[in-house]
Amino acid sequence: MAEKIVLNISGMTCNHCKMKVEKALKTLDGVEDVQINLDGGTADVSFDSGKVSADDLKAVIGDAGYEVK
Ligand SMILES: [Cu+2]
Repeated sequence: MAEKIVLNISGMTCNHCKMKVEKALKTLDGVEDVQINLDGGTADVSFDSGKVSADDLKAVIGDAGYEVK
């Protein structure tokens, strides 16, 4: 089922961070769209909850070196 979540991420300071988080999320099967707002420190993620869970999204961001609040 298609779902949308807004994640609050700490530690993103520049465009490089933005790209890194975006790329990490897109490696997951089931992630359909990622929109990152660097100023607000948020990521809007559209995903298929039948393939990937919100916890998976948070884990992959953690692995990339950023913290989901
Ligand atoms: Cu950066």
